[in-house]
Amino acid sequence: MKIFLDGRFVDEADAKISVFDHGLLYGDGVFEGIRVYDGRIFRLVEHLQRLFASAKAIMLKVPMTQEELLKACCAACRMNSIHDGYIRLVVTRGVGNLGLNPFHCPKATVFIIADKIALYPEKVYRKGIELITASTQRVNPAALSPAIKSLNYLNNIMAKIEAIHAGTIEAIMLNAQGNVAECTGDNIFVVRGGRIETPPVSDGALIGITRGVVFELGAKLNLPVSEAHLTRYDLMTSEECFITGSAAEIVPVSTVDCRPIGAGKPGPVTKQLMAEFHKLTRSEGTSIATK
Ligand code: PXG
Repeated sequence: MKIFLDGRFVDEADAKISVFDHGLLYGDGVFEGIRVYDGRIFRLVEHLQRLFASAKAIMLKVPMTQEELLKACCAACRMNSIHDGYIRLVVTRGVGNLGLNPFHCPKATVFIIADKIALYPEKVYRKGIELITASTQRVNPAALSPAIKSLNYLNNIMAKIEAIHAGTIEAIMLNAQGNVAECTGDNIFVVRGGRIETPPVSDGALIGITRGVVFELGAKLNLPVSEAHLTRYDLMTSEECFITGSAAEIVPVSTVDCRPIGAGKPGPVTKQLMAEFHKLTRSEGTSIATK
């Protein structure tokens, strides 16, 4: 595998980062996880815009333009013959010294991995996923905006550990008020009373690219989609529930803390959104042939 690292492609074995990189020392950096379908990179420009917004918010200067990064993502796919897969784009603060001060890091580190994707098991798309509520809270939005897709994922990982110990693969995270924020690596939606609802950023949700696609599909299909404060009770008593993410796409939820959602199997709205999402991923995107 060839990895894009600081402006050039290197062999996987040579794709190494300094122990003085602040991405490693402090989780000081930002990233994107992007999907490739049928030789096209899905919503690449939106991912790059979010990356630059995250970088701006943490005062990190990305040492490449958006256009250069776009071309590098395409090249990473071509180099590794990735027609269907996953791109991990990471920008760290770069090499500095053993102090927090980010301004002692002269240049940000940029790397891009284009690889095959390890998907959720096929069964969860047919039967739905079982979710538990983690006791680990999402980071307080007043402390760190959940809109920043940063390299700080420790509390999400703690919640993921809870999910795995409970015998499932994804967990619901609440905020300090006890409202639903999102899952460890996915946004969450409910369907109730003919509406589709998802928590706002102010409750701790990332502005997911897939979440945005659900808003677009809702408008197209005449299904009203809006942000709403959601509690565990709202999830448990919803007609349908689903989670979204670039890796996950749209996954129906079968149970929340052992309570079956709706009929305990994927509902009609979720199924329709999954089908439309699938069509969209096969009909648009930035061609990896872009030089
Ligand atoms: N919330 C969080 C906390 C995320 O990390 C999403 C929501 C979904 O956003 P997008 O833009 O992808 O629709 C994410 C992103 C993985 C993995 O390997 C997934 C994410 C991040 C890191 C790793 O499954 N999801």
